[in-house]
Amino acid sequence: MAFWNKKKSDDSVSEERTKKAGGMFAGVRAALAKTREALGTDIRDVFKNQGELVDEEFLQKLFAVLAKSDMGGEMARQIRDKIGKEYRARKVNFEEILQTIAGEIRETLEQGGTAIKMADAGPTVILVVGVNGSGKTTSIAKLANRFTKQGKRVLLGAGDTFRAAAVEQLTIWAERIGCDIVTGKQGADPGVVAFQASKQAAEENYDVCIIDTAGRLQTQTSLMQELEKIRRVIGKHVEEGPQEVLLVLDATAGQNAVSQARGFSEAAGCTGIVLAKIDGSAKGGVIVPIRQQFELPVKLVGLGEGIDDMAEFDPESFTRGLLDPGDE
Ligand SMILES: Nc1nc2c(ncn2[C@@H]2O[C@H](COP(=O)(O)OP(=O)(O)OP(=O)(O)O)[C@@H](O)[C@H]2O)c(=O)[nH]1
Ligand SMILES: [Mg+2]
Repeated sequence: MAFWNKKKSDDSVSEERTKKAGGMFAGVRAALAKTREALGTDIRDVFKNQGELVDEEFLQKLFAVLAKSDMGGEMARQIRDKIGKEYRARKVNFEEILQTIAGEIRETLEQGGTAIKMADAGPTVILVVGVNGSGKTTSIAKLANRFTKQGKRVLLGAGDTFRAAAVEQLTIWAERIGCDIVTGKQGADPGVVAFQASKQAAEENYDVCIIDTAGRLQTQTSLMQELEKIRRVIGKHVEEGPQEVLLVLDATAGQNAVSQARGFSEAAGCTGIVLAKIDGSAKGGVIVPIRQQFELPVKLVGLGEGIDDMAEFDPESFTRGLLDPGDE
């Protein structure tokens, strides 16, 4: 039985269990439960009967439902056209349509690798940017934890010198993870922290250095220029550094996340996206316009607030998590 037909309480318990049992797919699936339930209910609503005739009315209804979801108008048009072409004047059932939709989404989400680009020699520096509260510091902790578990030596740079609590937050994570951290005083130039962190990473042979930054809006020109300066400073100590500039987007921000991606990818030299909080709302479909509109690969997805709640982005498991299309 499809997920959205079951009683919610039973399902969230079993989803939670699956998540604890481990497995990246299970984690992504559990995190996307809200999105999957909303999308599944909306699409099923287009089906009054067991079988539905694919005519103009059906296609229009399906289009309307998909267009109002966070997947956006372009994906809705693409799916409508594909279903029109494949099934026009035929009777279809929900499962068939769901599989076709999943096929189109999976294709749209396909991209090159998700791996974090590592330096050939010397430390790999990862700069993490994004708007306030998008999940930067938490994502840094998750990444640092992964690298540490892989046996790598990790150094954090507390480059969010704007809020006193930010340094404290990252320091607590560093202690928990068991990695080192470079901090500056509140109000200090974040470029100086980036300078010190990358210098120390190079001199003391760290494998990975991850640098936090204060949240900022893509429209704040001087703050965007500050990121440019931080990148330059890192490059002075670490050849080809930063190897990655990861933009952390909050999936619950929906369409705002798309505008953030536009502003940051142009101004901040981003190399990849971390889509955080796919568990936090029914807006997981926002990944579709993000993938459609930018060259930037989605490298990681945030599945929750815990240190292990992160997965590499995989189009297949993400699509299955979004729609539960059954076996193909
Ligand atoms: N549910 C959920 N919550 C998350 C996730 N990632 C981060 N959060 C929560 O989102 C809130 C903000 O996260 P932070 O990591 O502090 O965000 P930030 O971008 O560093 O925020 P600022 O430094 O204030 O700009 C915290 O309560 C986190 O626990 C996620 O993947 N899922
Ligand atoms: Mg932060």
